[in-house]
Amino acid sequence: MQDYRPSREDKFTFGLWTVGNPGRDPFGEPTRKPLSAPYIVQKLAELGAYGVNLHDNDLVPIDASAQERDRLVREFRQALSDHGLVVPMATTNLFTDPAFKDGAFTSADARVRAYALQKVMHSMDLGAELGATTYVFWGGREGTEVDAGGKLLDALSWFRDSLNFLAQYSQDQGYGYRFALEPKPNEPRGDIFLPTVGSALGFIATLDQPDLFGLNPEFAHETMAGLSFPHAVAQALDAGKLFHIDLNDQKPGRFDQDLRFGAENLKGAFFTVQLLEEGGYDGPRHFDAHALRTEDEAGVWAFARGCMRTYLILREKAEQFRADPEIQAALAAYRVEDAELAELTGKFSRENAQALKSRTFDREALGRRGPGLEHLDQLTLELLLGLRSPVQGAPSARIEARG
Ligand code: GCO
Ligand code: MN
Ligand code: MN
Repeated sequence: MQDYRPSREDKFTFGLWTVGNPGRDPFGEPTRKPLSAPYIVQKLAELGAYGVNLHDNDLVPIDASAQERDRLVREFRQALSDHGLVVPMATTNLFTDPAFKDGAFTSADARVRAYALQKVMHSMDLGAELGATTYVFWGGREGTEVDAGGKLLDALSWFRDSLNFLAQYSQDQGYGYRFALEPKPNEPRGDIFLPTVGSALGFIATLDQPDLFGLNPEFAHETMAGLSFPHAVAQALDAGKLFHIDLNDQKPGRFDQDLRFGAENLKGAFFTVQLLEEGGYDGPRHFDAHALRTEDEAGVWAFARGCMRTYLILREKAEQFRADPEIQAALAAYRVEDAELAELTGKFSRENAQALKSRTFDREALGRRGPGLEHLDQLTLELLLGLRSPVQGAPSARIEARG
């Protein structure tokens, strides 16, 4: 049993806007004092985090002078090097300023669209200066409340043009960014464009340089859409598009809650960790959540510690799952393999198709078979509840990393 203390190798990251969230909501003023960026860096380093991510305006206020910008960036870089933290991901705030109230890349006003491009280019410069290699696009304001404006088709092509432009800007500057789209179904807009992982994957295929673009799926966002986060993560992994990940938690059917990772849907969190650990993802484990509005600063650090600790506990549970003979036996019993049929169905040929068509299947027997999922799921639950003792030295069934 380990002590669940995170280390840099675990690659845990937080946004400046997450632990820095002062507890404002649509009904109430902030409940906590703002924390400076260098202080956040120091605290996260003490807790064992690997890095910190940011929007341009988390560090540099939107109306800062050039001098003020340079000072803030210098102090932030100093803190990063003093405390050994990195900035793996950067992004742009395209949602707070009233200029973006009807969208940024998808605003019906060409001047807003151009200003959005300008703002992102400056923010990409800042991210590159800080060493970021992943650039996230979360289109929080890209959407509508009413569709009377008739911009649905145009909005998608404006969005596409903007992403194509910015990918070329990155290449022209030699920044080498990989871009991660972050889907969300609603909030702050009534309906946000590209609302789910599936929609974003479909859209990426229409870009000029699809290889540069992937996903930054978020637990809460797929949950808000009534979808399964592990299923979304699996689809992104399968497509080779899991470029980044936003871990948090969320009750279905609610406003955007950004709960501490694992706070609500523990099984969903477990299967997410299992996929990340065994599915070949080696990027940062980023927590995009914040402490409850009820909390003081101590609660903020308890929140951050809790996110990482829960991840490590679930990672250990995934190891136990692989080593547990009864679970492995139930898994083996669940799958039925047949070498001869694999040969016939694995690759099309006229002969294989003919052989398959003339084959007799015992349909009733297929329908009678019980796959044992109730038993397997109960074993999983008891493992998560701590009722199954860790098995030492059992063979690992780690699945191969996907390329
Ligand atoms: C949200 C989003 C944001 C983005 C962030 C990075 O629901 O507000 O998750 O937190 O992740 O803007 O792009
Ligand atoms: Mn979110
Ligand atoms: Mn997010």
